[in-house]
Amino acid sequence: MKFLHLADLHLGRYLGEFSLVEDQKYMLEQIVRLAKERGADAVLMAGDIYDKAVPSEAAIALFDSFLNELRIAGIPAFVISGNHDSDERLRFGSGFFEKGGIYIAAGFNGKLYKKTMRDEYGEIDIYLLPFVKASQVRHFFPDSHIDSYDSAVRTVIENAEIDFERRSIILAHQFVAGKGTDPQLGGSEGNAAQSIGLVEKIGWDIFENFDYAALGHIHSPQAVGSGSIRYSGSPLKYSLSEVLNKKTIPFVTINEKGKTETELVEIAPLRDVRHIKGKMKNLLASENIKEPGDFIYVTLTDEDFVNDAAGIFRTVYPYLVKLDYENSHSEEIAKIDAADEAAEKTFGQLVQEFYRQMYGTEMPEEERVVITKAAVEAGISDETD
Ligand SMILES: [Mn+2]
Repeated sequence: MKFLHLADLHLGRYLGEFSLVEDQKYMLEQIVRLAKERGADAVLMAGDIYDKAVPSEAAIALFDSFLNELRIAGIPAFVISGNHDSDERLRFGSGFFEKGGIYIAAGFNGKLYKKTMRDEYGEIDIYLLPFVKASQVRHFFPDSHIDSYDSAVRTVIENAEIDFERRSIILAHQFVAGKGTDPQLGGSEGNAAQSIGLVEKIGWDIFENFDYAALGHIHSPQAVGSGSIRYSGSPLKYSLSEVLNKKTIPFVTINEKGKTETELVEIAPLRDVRHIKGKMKNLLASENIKEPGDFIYVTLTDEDFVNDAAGIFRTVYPYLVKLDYENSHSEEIAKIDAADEAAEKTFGQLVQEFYRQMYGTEMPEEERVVITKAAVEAGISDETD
């Protein structure tokens, strides 16, 4: 059995103000080609199919055509919901999609979904575990003590009566931690992953007995605990912190029981995401301009702030996502723990401090009056002085 493992497609996502639909289309076309060329027996998708619970029309159309391409090629698709997906919307039509070889599990219904496939080595069981929280599992197992994601997932798997003598694969979308180590976040996972507490973490050993665990949720590609328990990572870079990620698609082969081989296949983005840093003059010198069609994050190290620097960069790099500074002023700002300090101060004090750090001088009275008035009108301050 040979399959591609995808996760965290986040169809419909934006990078800054730019829609990634064209980039995602380009990526999915490569995946269909790859699946055909390699003779994949299935494509697994481990959650966060869409970026939003209410996906855009463009995102739905993209996923529809992707599934259809796989169906035409006769390649079954296995799909679970992630924390970004709406269970109800993702499972629309899933009952009759099965006839076309599209298997979707979105929302836990009390039983781990299982589909058995065959190849020349015999049968292989594919289990689909959609994203679950303890609260969604608890009432199905009143006799079990479920107080965490770990106990929830453990209970579901223990009650699924899995025969591990047989070859088995599981798809899951959870925060799976290695032995004493947490997976490396990509950065674009969203609040659910970034504010991870103990209660959300589940031990990788839960998946130890499967021949392969196709995980989703973490956007940096990595194996957890063992080479066969793996996050594919998002297929595209979805944040600045992922600029150095090498995005790959695991191509997995399971022949005899216990023999899993994983090859990481690189896919090329339509537009790369890059971070460039330096003085404006250098960055915009013609010999330093490369791939102006990429998504660019710029960090300027100039000491003086350049008027409309973003506008100037956009004439060269139309897909400028963000521009910031790293100089002595910004270092001063970074030293202040904003959250702690801000809580103690009034809006007026914060603005004046910001002005002082930016310009190295006190804010003129008339500017202070204007900004205070604007803040009151915007409803973010009730200072009326
Ligand atoms: Mn995700």
